[in-house]
Amino acid sequence: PQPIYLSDYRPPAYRVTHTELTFDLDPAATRVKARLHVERHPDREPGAPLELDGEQLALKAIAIDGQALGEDEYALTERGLRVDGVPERFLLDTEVEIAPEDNTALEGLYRSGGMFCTQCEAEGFRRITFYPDRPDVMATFSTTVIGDAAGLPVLLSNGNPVERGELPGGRHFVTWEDPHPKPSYLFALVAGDLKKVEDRFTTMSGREVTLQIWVEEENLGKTDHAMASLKRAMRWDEETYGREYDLDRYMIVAVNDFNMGAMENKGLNLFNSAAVLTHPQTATDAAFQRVEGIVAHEYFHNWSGNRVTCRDWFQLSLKEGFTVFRDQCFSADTNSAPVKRIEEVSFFRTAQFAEDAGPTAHPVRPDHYIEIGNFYTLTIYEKGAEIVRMLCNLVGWEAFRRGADRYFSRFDGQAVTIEDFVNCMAEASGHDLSQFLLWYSQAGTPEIDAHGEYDYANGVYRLVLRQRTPATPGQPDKLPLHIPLRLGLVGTKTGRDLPMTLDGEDLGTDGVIHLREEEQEFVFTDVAEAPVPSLARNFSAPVKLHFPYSREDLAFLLAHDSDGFNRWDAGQRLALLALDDLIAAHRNGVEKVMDPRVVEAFRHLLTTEADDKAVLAEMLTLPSEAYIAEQQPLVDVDAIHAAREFVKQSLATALRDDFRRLYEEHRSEAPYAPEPEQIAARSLKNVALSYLVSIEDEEGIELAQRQFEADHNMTDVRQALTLLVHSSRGDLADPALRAFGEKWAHDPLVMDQWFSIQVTRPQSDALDRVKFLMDHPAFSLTNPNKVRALIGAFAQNRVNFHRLDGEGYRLLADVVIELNRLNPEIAARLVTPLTRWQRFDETRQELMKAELERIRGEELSPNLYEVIEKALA
Ligand code: BAL
Ligand code: ZN
Repeated sequence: PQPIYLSDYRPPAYRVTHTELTFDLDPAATRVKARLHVERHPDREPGAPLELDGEQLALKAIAIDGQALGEDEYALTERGLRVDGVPERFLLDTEVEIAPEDNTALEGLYRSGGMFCTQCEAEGFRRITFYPDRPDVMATFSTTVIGDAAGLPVLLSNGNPVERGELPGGRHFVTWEDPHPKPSYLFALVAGDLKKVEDRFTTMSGREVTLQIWVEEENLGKTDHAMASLKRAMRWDEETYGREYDLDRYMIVAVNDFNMGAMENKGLNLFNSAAVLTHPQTATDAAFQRVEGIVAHEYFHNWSGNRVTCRDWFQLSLKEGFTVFRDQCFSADTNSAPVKRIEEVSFFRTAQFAEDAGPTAHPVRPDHYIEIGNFYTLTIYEKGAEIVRMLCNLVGWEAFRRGADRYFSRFDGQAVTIEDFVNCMAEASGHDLSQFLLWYSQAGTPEIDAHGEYDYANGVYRLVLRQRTPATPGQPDKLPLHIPLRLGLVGTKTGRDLPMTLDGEDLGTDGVIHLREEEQEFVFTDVAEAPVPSLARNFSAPVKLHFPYSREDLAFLLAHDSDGFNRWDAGQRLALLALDDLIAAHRNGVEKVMDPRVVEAFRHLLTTEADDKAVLAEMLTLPSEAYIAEQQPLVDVDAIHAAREFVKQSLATALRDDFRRLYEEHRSEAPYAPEPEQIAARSLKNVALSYLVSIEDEEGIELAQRQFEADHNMTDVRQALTLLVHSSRGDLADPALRAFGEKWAHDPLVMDQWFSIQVTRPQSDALDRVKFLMDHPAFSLTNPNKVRALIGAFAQNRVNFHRLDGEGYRLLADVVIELNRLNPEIAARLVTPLTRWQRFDETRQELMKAELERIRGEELSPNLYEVIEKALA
């Protein structure tokens, strides 16, 4: 497969102004008739051939302006269909046959259970009909869906239904019209035996919108939270961005077999059932919050993505980065904002930093790709969102909002670029953002080495910052970026933020400095006492910041920093320093000794009244093994696991009574609600329980058992079950697992949790369990959720996936090879842990590379080919 380059972009030779589709649904042989209203693009030369994308389509008929074309008048090419000598403006009719039941890639039109559904982003529409399948071709759509009236009573597509009726042979049809021009990637169709939950929303201008969530009958009781989240999101977008919904109805459909989390098709969102269905007995707090965030995300796309879309797929972050930023702000407004930020950043620093440091590192706007499906990444989404957040902080919210208004009104109905977005922000704020644009084109995580010195005699604090971005594949040399850093200087005497004056300018007690050069010195004057700097507050830039903090400095910040995020981060840094020592001790076979300063810091946290309990729960949570690994030059999975367990058990032993008290204080019999206060209490209680069970404290084990048996809500049940299963108390875990598995055998989303809990246990039988569970009736390799829950989760089980006999790697490679045939998009994502081989010791490197080579020996899909070639480059 050949790469596609951003620099080769040209407008399409022909555009489509209106698209009429008729689907005659059949699992084995669906007929799709398309009538395209085509005209030459005004910026392109006359006489160009018409080239349409098409894959796996059997062409049955083709005509231009009503005249059937003979076989010598068109060509079926590797890419699709080509017709020479077409008029300037014409109607193209085609009819194709496709087989949804054979479509295991879940791109285009496919079957999920008894229903038909579609996934078109990025390039699935070309598996439905011949079309210029690119985002800068925007057309209005009229879609008729014909299906069996008994088996497929519900027939949905984008827009509004305008006609329906009966047909001979027990069939029926519905015609849908979508008046908003859209690219093909936003097309959707659903047909099935579905039930709906309906609600209404009155927009800010007084228009009534019907809201529908369509599900299988047994899931009718699991839509309340998604519906409430949708209404909150609609109101939030009106109040925050002045954006109103623009169709008479907004539909969400839950689908069991789905590659992504959800998809923002115009007026007809398709959701992975895991991203929309919730119930207190089946979904955890985290799942409730994820559903809220994803429902909001897809809704916000209606403006940031659908009304204004991307010119080409290189601009993917234009819609994704902006929309993630919007959903993050929404979630922060509806939950504990500091905890949301901590969760985002924890995840980001673990997973996106790892992506940036690996062989698939790419800029937020890549300049080439082989398979765009491989670029729905943490870099495009999450780093893209961090860039938008920096922009917002740089220009200030008022200017950012003016810039967003300008962007939406200037480009409504158009397909545009990242420059168009940034230019709106520059115009609205008067800022020069030319250096800032580098964030989009330069890959890799910038690192800042900082040091500071207090001049007692003159009351001056000098802060020196030096930035560098490591080389990434294809980008050996990097330029300095414009990095805005929020900071405070915390006085060591008072524990308060000191007023900051920089170059005569008053920065207040919490301000932003701008690092633009490779090295810059910032001189703060009139600094009344020696400070400890609190840098990059609230993670104001997606960078790694190194400052030579002593453990005393960190304990001080943990107690005094006014920025909740940095207080948490100081605790993480302190724990990491202790972990470093213990990792070294483990490696050298030296006795491990717990740093008393960490114990004291935790004791302080446990015995001081917390102003935000949700933040306290985060502070009491040790850095994950994956995050610790990210900090190490070479990952020693066993030493990291041993060191973290040692810290956890030492804290539990030293603070057992405090953890017991914390647990007791936060247990509650109140009916479950996914409300911030309850969630915070459950988090605290469950983190305390995890410490107690880690030392097999008899009381702790009993509490876990009782919590499991009380069956109050899934958050508590799952935590208790996980702790039992991950402890070495097999005598307790096995009956609990069995009971849980039997109780929930009918519920696929709960069974996903059941799979994950078992295969992430640190005990050495985890791999055998994976193999055993792959034959379980609830498992299926063709269902992405199951693959993620069993195989994906196992690959996160660090000690067992990285077994020294290589069996973990072999198992993953076997599954990837199988999925390469069934579902290339999922195969290419699943292989990621193997691509990070350079981070491990020589033995593991060889084992991982051998599996990558074995995969390379197969006939690879473009998706997997691109990833494997990069991994072995
Ligand atoms: N556009 C793909 C799914 C999402 O980001 O919403
Ligand atoms: Zn999105």
